[in-house]
Amino acid sequence: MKSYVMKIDKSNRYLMGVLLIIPMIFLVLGVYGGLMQTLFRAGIIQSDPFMGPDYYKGLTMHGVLNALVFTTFFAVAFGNAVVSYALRMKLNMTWAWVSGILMLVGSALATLMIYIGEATVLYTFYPPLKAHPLFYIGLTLLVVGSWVAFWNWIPLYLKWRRENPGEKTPLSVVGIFTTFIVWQIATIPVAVEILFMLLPWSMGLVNEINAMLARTLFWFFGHPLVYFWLLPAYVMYYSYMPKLAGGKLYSDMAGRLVFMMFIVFSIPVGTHHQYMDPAIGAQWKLLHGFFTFMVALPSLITAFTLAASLEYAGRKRGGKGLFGWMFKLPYFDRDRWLFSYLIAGLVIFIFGGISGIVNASYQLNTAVHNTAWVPGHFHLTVAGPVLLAFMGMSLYLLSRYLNKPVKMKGWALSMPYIWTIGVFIFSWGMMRGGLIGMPRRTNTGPSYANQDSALYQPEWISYIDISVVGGVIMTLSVVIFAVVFFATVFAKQKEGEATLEFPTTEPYHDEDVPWLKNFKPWVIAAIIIIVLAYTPVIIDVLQSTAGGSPPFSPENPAPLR
Ligand code: HAS
Repeated sequence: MKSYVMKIDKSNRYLMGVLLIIPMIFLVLGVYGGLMQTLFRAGIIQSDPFMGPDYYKGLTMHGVLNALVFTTFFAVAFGNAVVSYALRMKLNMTWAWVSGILMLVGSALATLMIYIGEATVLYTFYPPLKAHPLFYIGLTLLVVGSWVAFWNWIPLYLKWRRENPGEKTPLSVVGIFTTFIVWQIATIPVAVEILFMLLPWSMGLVNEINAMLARTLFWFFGHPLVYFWLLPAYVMYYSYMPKLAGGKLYSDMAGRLVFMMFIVFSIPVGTHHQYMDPAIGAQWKLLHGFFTFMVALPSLITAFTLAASLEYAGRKRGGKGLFGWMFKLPYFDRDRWLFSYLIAGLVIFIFGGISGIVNASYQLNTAVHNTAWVPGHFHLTVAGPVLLAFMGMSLYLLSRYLNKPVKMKGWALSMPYIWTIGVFIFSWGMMRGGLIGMPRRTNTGPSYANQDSALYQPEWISYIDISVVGGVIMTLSVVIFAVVFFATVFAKQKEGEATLEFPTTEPYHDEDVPWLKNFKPWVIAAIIIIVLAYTPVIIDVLQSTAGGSPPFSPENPAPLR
């Protein structure tokens, strides 16, 4: 499809304003929590002025707000914009509002429970750590709200198919539907975990919980969750980035194949987070390991396809020789400031991807599991390509929907590069420390740098300090972004109506491949593989666990009866 200009009506403007501005406030609070983590671990502060001295409470706030709340809001807001724009259809605004309100109420409840110390369970909410029922209810509402948004797009898509028989679905819509198909399937096991295990247990209806089963159901959801984060960024890479770079998408077919592969392989991989757990047979871990390498394939295809697209753009802009094209890309072009968010994220993802493949390899995982290496890895993925793409697009959509100019464009443009420097320093410190055993998520009261702590290791200190330097730079760049974002919110409206135009890329090779036109066979293949990969895992867990655990709090070694 080609770019065009879409008029934005009032109700849509208000809704998108809410969906973009409120999560940005959550994000900024979450990033503050991240900074506090680094300072706390380095012994620079003993207590977070906002969250108090409880390390795990601050860590829970950081993970839930940044990884669950901000990302879900953004995926819905972006989906609303892409589906209505690319299909040229109006959203049903009643359902769009219902979805937004459910997400808002849910997020507010979960955040409040964390803040008052009733949900110190980290973003993975593993039992036997127990939260207040309202925390689980809040997360459920957040997810149900996102489902409602997806269900609201389905009739539009079906209508579009009826009216445009034989036409290829716009690639951006394929990407958004892939994101939410994966999300719809993956949220079922976590819904089972919450509704049938965590809620009755936290309400005191049952005394004990099967922690291993709950953990397995969590990772059934938890790995596809990372692709729920990544895929909206891929929509931007495939659909908008080549045009912003001044070129074309090298292969339309590659983009479609990549999205369909994610439907099939995103889900049956969860036990790679449980390689070190008992209760699951080694053969099933191996199977999930194979599928994990399969799910890295679409990202490798993406690396080559995007590199070819960028090379085409760079050469069109006058780049010569083997690498000359790289220097001709619009890294610092104020009119294409969104490009800087996408390219910086891509460069970070090269290292996020490599470290993911290290994690996926069983033997190497034994060395890095539960060490600071893992947060090093995920800050190069979810806090790299995902965060930057989401922030850049939030600002882009905000200015379009509110009909306001992006303020301080120079600062907006510099933010992703400052973040990149910060996240590389931070992740290097964490990963290097992780390789010599520096643990993740461990409170050595009050810090790893505390010589009185049983876990104190002098060789970790320099890596902790390096992560503080990275964390401070990352925070600085988010402060810059927040200033730009809110300056744009409060800027004077432009003349005329609000309109939306996505910089939609045209393909260089535009192959018509019939088996990539329909989601159905891919969804069926996904369900078959999920059943084959997860049935034996669940049977193993049920057979090798008996009874259950009473609740615990992370700060207190005694059970909470
Ligand atoms: Fe991961 C743990 C394996 C990708 C997020 N991961 C995590 C956790 C998170 C996370 C949050 O197998 C921690 C969970 C927790 O709290 O315990 N991960 C992988 C693998 C991939 C992967 C194989 N992860 C992600 C993405 C995430 C994410 C994406 C978020 C969005 N991960 C693991 C494993 C663990 C794990 C184990 C468990 C560890 C443990 O023991 O606890 C793959 O999908 C990665 C494939 C990616 C690539 C990179 C492609 C590169 C591209 C860039 C090209 C650049 C260009 C630029 C073109 C192969 C696309 C050119 C430049 C110019 C200048 C022109």
